[in-house]
Amino acid sequence: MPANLTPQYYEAEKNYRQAKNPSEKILALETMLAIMPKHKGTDKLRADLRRKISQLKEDTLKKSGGKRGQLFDVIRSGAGQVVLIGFPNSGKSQLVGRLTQAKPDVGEYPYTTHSPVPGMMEYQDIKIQLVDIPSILDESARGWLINVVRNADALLMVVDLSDEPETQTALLLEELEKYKIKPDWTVNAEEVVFLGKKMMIVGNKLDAAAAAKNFLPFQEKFSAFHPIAVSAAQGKNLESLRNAIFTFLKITRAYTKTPGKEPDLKHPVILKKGSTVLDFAAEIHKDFAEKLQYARIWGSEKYKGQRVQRDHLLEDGDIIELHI
Ligand SMILES: Nc1nc2c(ncn2[C@@H]2O[C@H](COP(=O)(O)OP(=O)(O)OP(=O)(O)O)[C@@H](O)[C@H]2O)c(=O)[nH]1
Ligand SMILES: [Mg+2]
Repeated sequence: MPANLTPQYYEAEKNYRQAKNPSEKILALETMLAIMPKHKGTDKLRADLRRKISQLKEDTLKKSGGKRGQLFDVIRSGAGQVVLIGFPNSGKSQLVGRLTQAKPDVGEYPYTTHSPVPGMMEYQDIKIQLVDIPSILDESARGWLINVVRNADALLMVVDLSDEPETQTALLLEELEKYKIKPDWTVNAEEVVFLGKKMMIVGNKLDAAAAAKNFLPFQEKFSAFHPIAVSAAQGKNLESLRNAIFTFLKITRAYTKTPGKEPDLKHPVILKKGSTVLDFAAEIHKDFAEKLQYARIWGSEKYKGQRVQRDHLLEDGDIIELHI
């Protein structure tokens, strides 16, 4: 079976051939893998790519003297994974320490954090994973760090409001762009070279001198990133930040109900905003999706057990009874 590769694939392959270092090579190979059609004809190619990627990662690790397992992938857990990025000393560790049970080291000196520290942030009936990482400006960590950043569901940029937040943001975006990562709303579908990421900004150290004054113009300029001002040290505005992180992940929670029984309100099924009854069914079991006839739905005012079709759009909090 022919592989039927797209022009975008060949472009990524060209980037691979021209890559100047292992990080760029990994990046290009991951792009190739992501856009390659998945069918029998590409099985071997995809396996080759995966092997090359893991070999490159291994080589980089050996060179950096890093410990295996600790470095590359932070195991995803909960309803979404948000990675905190920022300048050294902006307060990333302090924030993760405040919002989760994790206890990352907080230090007065830059580059306190050396390896990722994941923590779970409880939000109503779900948990969202926050990952504290070293500053992406830490050159010694970059090779593996960028993979953690690329794998995240969303990025939370932490800037110090008392110290030129606009410059920090501009430099962070520039740094990300070097690694072919841009805010998702700026990347169009054809631009496969760039990986679009959900990005949001939190301005920290609101308690510090000039921070509140700096925040207003900053908020206006970077409104696309929905900036929120907090003080991690004083625990100020952290509730708004929790809400904002949840909203920003665009999660829809849906609850299962078996006919004749009470709904299971303890274990929401996590879906993307814009998901349908069919997506919900598929998430529960492949067979459900195939055999689904219709569903009954309880939710906002409008729905009190009505029959709906498989393409019915779900809203956060809906309860669904599947009929197959
Ligand atoms: N005034 C003030 N200081 C803060 C706040 N949050 C953190 N800090 C201080 O800023 C310094 C750096 O905090 P960290 O949380 O270690 O910063 P980080 O971004 O994790 O730094 P690296 O790990 O080095 O990249 C520490 O001295 C904190 O006490 C805040 O809201 N207000
Ligand atoms: Mg830190």
